[in-house]
Amino acid sequence: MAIEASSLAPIQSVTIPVKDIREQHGAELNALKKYQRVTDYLAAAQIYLKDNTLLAAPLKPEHIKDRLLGHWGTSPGINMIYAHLNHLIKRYDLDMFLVTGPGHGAPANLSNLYLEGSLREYYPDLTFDRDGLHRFVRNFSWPGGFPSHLYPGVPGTIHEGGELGYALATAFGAAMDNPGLIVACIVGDGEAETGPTATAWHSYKFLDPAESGAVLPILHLNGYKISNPTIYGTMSDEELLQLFTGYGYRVVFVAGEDVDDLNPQLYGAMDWGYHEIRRIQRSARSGQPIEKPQWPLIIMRSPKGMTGVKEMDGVPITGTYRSHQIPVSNPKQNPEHLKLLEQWLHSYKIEELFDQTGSPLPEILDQCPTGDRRMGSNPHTYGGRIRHIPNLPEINDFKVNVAHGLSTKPEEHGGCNVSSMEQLGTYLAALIKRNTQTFRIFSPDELESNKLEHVLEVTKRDYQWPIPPFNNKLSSHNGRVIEVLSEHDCQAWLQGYLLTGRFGLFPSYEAFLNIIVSMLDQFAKFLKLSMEIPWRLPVSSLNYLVTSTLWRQEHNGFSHQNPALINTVLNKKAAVARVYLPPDANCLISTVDHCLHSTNYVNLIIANKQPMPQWLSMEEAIAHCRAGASIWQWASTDNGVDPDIVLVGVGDNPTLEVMAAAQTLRDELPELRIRVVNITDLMVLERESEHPHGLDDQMFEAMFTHDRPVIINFHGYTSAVKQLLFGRNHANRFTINGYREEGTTTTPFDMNVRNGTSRYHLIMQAIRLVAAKNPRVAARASERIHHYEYTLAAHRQYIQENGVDPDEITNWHWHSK
Ligand SMILES: Cc1ncc(C[n+]2csc(CCOP(=O)(O)OP(=O)(O)O)c2C)c(N)n1
Ligand SMILES: [Mg+2]
Repeated sequence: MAIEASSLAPIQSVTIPVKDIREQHGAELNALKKYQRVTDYLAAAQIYLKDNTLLAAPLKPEHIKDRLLGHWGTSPGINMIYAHLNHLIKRYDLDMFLVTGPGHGAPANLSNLYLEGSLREYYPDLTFDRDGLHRFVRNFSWPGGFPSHLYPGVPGTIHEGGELGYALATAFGAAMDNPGLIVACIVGDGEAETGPTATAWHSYKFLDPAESGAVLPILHLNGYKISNPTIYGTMSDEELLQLFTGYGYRVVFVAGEDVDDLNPQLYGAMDWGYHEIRRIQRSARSGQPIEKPQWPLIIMRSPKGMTGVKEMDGVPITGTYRSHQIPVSNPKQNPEHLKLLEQWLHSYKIEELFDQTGSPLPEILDQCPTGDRRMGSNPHTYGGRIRHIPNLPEINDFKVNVAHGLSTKPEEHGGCNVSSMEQLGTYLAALIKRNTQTFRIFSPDELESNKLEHVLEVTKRDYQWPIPPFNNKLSSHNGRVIEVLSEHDCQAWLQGYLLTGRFGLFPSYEAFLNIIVSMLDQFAKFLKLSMEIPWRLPVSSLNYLVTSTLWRQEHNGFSHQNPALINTVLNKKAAVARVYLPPDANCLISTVDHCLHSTNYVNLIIANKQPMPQWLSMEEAIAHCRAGASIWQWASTDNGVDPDIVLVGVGDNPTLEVMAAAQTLRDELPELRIRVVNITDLMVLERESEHPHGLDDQMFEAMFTHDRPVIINFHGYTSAVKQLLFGRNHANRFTINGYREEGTTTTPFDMNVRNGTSRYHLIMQAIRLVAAKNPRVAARASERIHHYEYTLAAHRQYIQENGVDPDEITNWHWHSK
């Protein structure tokens, strides 16, 4: 049954022929209603009951859970939508699953999953009988049972919905490159007020209907959030229509006071929505795409908590914010409340819907699809099982020769300057050619700015709306890169893409990636919990390519300097969190290759985009990255033993300063024996007991000595390194330099000077730390320190007069002799 959408009056909602639907599909509507009686009952029962779960006896206080946890208000709406989606799937044999924004409505999702049998596949004791039902109801919000929100232990879930706002864009990420898939997505009207949801409505402008599947959004206007009306709930139909038509949707309203009112409308709306999706896809797939297609959007106005208690203690409950969580608040102590709850639970007449054994009647179970068509069993939601194994290019084909010319002799380290990002771009271009439908780059308008432009030699940026002239790097077909100025969209799209078995990369400016910190937190939690669930197989890692780093933001200034994401990732579970700071292009390519191969991690890869000295051949880079940290013997003067001091570079820019300091010390103060160490995997600093990458004490001391002073020149905030070193022997011998929130628009080298990470600072620190123990260094200490203080003062004066760094800095080159 297709309802014709008017193409003449686009700012017009769709009219549903309710009368016809009632007449023609009466039996189906009846069946739907009965099914919803069961799911609504089960949702309420999960929140309230620990015993008497089929109401076989009069309800008593001892049947009520002692802690009432869960959210009723959103549940009847989810149940209604779930039931209709089931019917739609059965009617058209659809490949479809649901992303639920209000994840606090888990009692509803769980009820449906129980009935469709997906739940029992993973929790075999949740059988269709009295005992199984009892366990199911009691175990909700119960220690060791299901939490109050969706989580990875709930079949068919790729989005937890605990922190609101990310459902819609996650759904779009799942639909990308899955042409046969429709992802239904419930967006709460409170959730719709969030920034991430506001931007996610535009996702269709990046989704090619020929190459990808579709999202069917259902905006659930139950009018309330926790204790306030919602903005969208208070907007008129006219206002909503104008807004969402402008966003590119064709709106169908479903509005009513009760289930009888709503069911025929939702039936018609879903049917229409499905046909609209297919119509748009058919056109695009037959080579005649519709320009600016109006994708279907269902806006469902329903009373919050409908089918619950109407009134309690003289105030209305249903249709108000009071039904958000626990509408009947005190049934254990208050006999009136107990009576109300009993009446409410009996109102579903479940004795008509379950048989003597406690099993739902066949006519109820028949409302669910079967096998993989059940939304809790849809294969896409088990991304680990269908994970595309990345087909990665050979990294040696993209290596940089570290020396001038072709030689890669060890003594020629640092011989050429290259942009690591630009070099990585050549590798990524080859990768895209090998993984044409399973890899995407999501970026907030920064691909070219981050010097990854080689990627655009093999693909384009996807964009579906009309492309303005002179934008030949955009295309409506086959763009593997999606660029939108919304880090939230990039993050959620990638999450949806990964959790449905594909892989990807998120390049971003270092400072502004912090916008998605909370999403990162939530995703890391999702991964952590997934790992504890045996049937969740590993998915490809979430890879951040963090560039335009703070040390080269001297032209953009203070606002563009923020390495706090490192601290964020350090706080995540060790099983999930990885932070890499490759010092040059070969290390970067080796690191990215490793991260793209990896699963179930959040990988933070931090590297500069400006041309910088290249230190290691690819062979050395691979060995260095495997180890995570190594002594650069070729840059050290301790002959492999007994250094006076250890200089450590972490990050490409701090490493450059370490190398310059090492060389100067070697040339000007050879009596000070230095060891140069480079760290590319930050977690090596952590103790072995705390992180799998942590060096054991023996290895740690083999590298950093047992008791010698160590200066760590670090890319980010010093607090990150401090936290990692806690518990190491003689931790007070470590001097940590890093970003100290200093330096705005200035020269590149002055950024180091402002923050105390410059080569001159390192040299002076080294002399001071060594002088007490090495008399030959002590003899020259004062003279040398004055010299470098003078050098710093001269630098300051020079940049004031010239606006640039002096030649000896800009054209500094490593030389081995
Ligand atoms: C980002 C975020 N902020 C605040 C909350 C706390 N919270 C939980 S439910 C809720 C109201 C949600 O309202 P709505 O999206 O309309 O859901 P429904 O009415 O369907 O329950 C809020 C504010 C949250 N979970 N996430
Ligand atoms: Mg709401």
